[in-house]
Amino acid sequence: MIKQEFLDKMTASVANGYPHEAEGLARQAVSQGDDLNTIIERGFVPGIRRAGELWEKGEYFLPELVSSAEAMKAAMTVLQPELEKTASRSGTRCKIVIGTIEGDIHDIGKNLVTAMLAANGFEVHDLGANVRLQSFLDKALEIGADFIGLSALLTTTMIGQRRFMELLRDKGLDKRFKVLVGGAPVTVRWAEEIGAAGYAENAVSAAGLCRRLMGERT
Ligand code: B1M
Repeated sequence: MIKQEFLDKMTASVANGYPHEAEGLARQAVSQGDDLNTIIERGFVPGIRRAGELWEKGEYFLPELVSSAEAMKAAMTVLQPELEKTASRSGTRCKIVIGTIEGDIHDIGKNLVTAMLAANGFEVHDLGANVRLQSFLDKALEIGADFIGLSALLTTTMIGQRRFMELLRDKGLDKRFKVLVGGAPVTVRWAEEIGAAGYAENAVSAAGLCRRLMGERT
């Protein structure tokens, strides 16, 4: 059981934008054998969300938001490899191409989803952020992907998810790949509206959803 006080320190390190502190706390938590999901979801993620709230209120400006993002990333450089180490030995043998849609550079959440899918045995091809729609399709065809995962954090780039579904339909490939969509402004209703195979609210549910869509028990 991780002490709330320790989790609060993690939250503060990201909200205040202190990368060295965030990295140190992540290392300490890993060396203590603390639960990775708890560290991420109840420790560090609330910190980046808090930074977003302060930005919305006009108390933070872009430099502060960038510092918080850097602190979050510093923690994730320690935690992501640990998550991936927990990968199930059997693997699911499923392949997924993932990235953040063009025009959008937010990648913290997408990286978490990537790590969680890898931890669940998926073969993940992460194209990064600001990825052209055609590049998702090219990579998926090249590797024979089962899934394509599209992350979008901006209401403007969410539209790219709809455009990608149209691109697949235009090419007659909409039955070939299962498309998973996610990101803060995305909803299950939006996923249904654009004809995506699934929507996941967070990294853990993304892994569960992919397994379900592949007909595996979670
Ligand atoms: Co920006 N930003 N940002 N930002 N930023 C938001 C998204 C915003 C909501 C902040 C706000 O106004 N409250 C707002 C968007 C408003 C809107 O569109 N309605 C915003 C804005 C406006 C902007 C800029 C335009 C600001 C500017 O320049 N004026 C600019 C955009 C640049 C661009 O992309 N073209 C910008 C820039 C940045 C930074 C660079 C400073 C930094 C990003 C750093 C980085 O990612 N490398 C940043 C940050 C950090 C945020 C907030 C504060 C936090 C995002 C985050 O990392 N959350 C964000 C506010 C917020 O979301 N509350 C905000 C933590 C992360 C773990 O959660 O990403 O939601 P999330 O991911 C979750 C789920 O959504 C889900 O699982 C993840 C893990 O549980 N999920 C998926 C995500 N992808 C998935 C894919 C899936 C399935 C699930 O399947 C494929």
